[in-house]
Amino acid sequence: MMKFDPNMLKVYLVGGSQDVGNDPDRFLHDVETALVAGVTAFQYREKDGSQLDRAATVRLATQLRELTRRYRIPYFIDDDEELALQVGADGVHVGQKDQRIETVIRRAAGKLMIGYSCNTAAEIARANQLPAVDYVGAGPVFPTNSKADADPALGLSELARLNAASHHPLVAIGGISAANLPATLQTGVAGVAVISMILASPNITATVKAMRAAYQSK
Ligand code: TZP
Ligand code: MG
Repeated sequence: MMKFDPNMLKVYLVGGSQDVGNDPDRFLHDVETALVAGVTAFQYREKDGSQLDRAATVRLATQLRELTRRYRIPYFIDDDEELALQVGADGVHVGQKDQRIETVIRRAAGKLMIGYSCNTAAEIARANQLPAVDYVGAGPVFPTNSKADADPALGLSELARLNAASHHPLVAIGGISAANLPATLQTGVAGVAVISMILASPNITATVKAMRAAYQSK
């Protein structure tokens, strides 16, 4: 099992085929470009308008396992610890609307790193009582078009409050862009998770390198 390190959260790419025009081959190609450029973790999230059936999802998850292994990048799967265990992923990410976190912990603890979405102070307080959780994700920080059932945006001061309350390293997600990245990092979060900033970028390599550089000028 891969040991969790908060540095993994710095430039955390999230996405699935639905984020690149429902084209799995383009997705693999764009993820590879981002991994080469310096992404620090990757999460496969196939939902919100995905057109892939289960067999195609398993095939893509397996190809992504091979890719992330080749570049030694931690590989998480959203909301599906069964698929994560099946393809030998490094971790699973669990939302508040997904399977109960206690169930996932029972099935995955000791085998997979565990991320957990926590978007309120009460959710953070509950996650603080769960030592099997490796990190929490909080958002959306800003409005986003990449998640169908996204909660209202938190804003930076609420993000800072949640981060201060969390005993687990926290990764910020939702609407993060080049324009708001410096202010987001100023809240003290361990990292940022993005879909469209990288996958909708006209220059994925330059975008990932700029994200990494933002930690130097903080
Ligand atoms: N969870 C909260 S916001 C979000 C997820 C998966 C979508 C983030 O996408 P983007 O394009 O980085 O706003
Ligand atoms: Mg989820």
